[in-house]
Amino acid sequence: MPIWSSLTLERVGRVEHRRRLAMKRALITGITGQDGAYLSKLLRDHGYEIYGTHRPDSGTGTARLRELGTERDVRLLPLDLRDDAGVRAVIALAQPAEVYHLASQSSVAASFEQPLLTADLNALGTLRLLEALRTLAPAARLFHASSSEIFGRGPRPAQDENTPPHPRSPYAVAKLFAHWSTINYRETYGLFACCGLLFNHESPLRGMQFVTRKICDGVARIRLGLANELRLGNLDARRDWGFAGDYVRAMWLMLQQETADDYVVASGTSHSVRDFVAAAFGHVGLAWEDYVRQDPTLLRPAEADSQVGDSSKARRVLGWRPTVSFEQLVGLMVDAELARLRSAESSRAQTARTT
Ligand code: NAP
Ligand code: F7E
Repeated sequence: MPIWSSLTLERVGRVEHRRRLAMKRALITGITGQDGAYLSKLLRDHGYEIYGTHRPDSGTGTARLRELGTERDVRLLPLDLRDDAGVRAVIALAQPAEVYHLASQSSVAASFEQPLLTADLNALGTLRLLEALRTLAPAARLFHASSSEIFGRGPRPAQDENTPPHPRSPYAVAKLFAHWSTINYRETYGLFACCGLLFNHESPLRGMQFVTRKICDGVARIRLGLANELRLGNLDARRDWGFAGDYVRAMWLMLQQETADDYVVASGTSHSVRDFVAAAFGHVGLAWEDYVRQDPTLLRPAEADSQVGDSSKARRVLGWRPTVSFEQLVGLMVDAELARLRSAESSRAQTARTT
């Protein structure tokens, strides 16, 4: 007697079909990035069906999704944000209930080298998405990854939702356009569209072009005897650094509210790059002054000198709280780099022994 009779299989099929119908479908643009990976895990754990856009030729691949164990839980759709027809096709195909728009040229430093590309992706790319949603999926809820960079220098003591913007980079100017376009589509066409004014958030999955990951990688290399110096630019800039896993939770919470709104997401603490360097070297028992060299070629033409966010609104309305402190963040990132380098080293040694 077969364990699975055809009647049972049919019932299981119906249950599975109903379960899929009940599942909310989310689309994450830029799912292969740091935030896309953490968000895919959060949405998977909440039972979502997940579509994500990627660029098959960019070289990033799905390593971050693999690392967090979500690679098999997402359906990947190829997309370049410059391709208007492609954006429309993705929305038409996915028909998402929720859209998390994370794809962008996310490096402020690179935006000084590539201002046109940055504007095309971050400003016009967001507008292309808004237009596709307005015409093809107006009931979908949208989260847009806006940025604290739009505040530029930012008045003291802290920046909140009412702080006037003063962008200081092509990246920030493009994000400001996208920010206001998102609000404009909410006010004009009634889209459920939210902006998260995200302050810097980091993790072991952060791109190597950002200062926290660069520092932690450098510290681990020096600790393991693989390097003897770390070259950095501006050590005086101050940032409000949090943990990426906490910030994607805020994104999700925004789309679960009754009304769409904009929220600052920040830890509320400010540290200089020098503070980060000192904490990272301190974590492995080294004095940073012995290894760090300042390199003028790494200074930017303009800088958002000092940033710290006031996330009172997100805490009050969304019930959001960061769970990882600055010291914990530095420690977990340095430990992750040490583990990564040790494992690469032992694989190399293993290969050498067997050949
Ligand atoms: P990230 O790791 O750099 O990921 C960016 C994503 O965008 C990647 O998946 C990338 O694909 C994709 N992308 C780049 N160019 C594209 C293009 N032409 N067409 C389609 N997709 C493209 O960034 P993140 O740290 O996760 O940040 C997520 C979002 O939040 C970004 O919009 C960023 O600007 C914003 N934000 C981040 C922070 C932060 O501290 N992390 C703070 C404020 C705002 P590939 O993998 O193929 O390159
Ligand atoms: O720089 C200084 C640099 O590139 C932080 C993005 O996620 O957050 C991020 O933008 C600070 C700056 O991030 C080096 O001058 C010194 O003051 O890690 P970063 P960012 O520019 O703050 C905002 C909120 C975003 O929206 C962006 O998408 O560190 N710094 N020396 C350096 N920075 C880099 N990258 N490399 C250095 O060697």
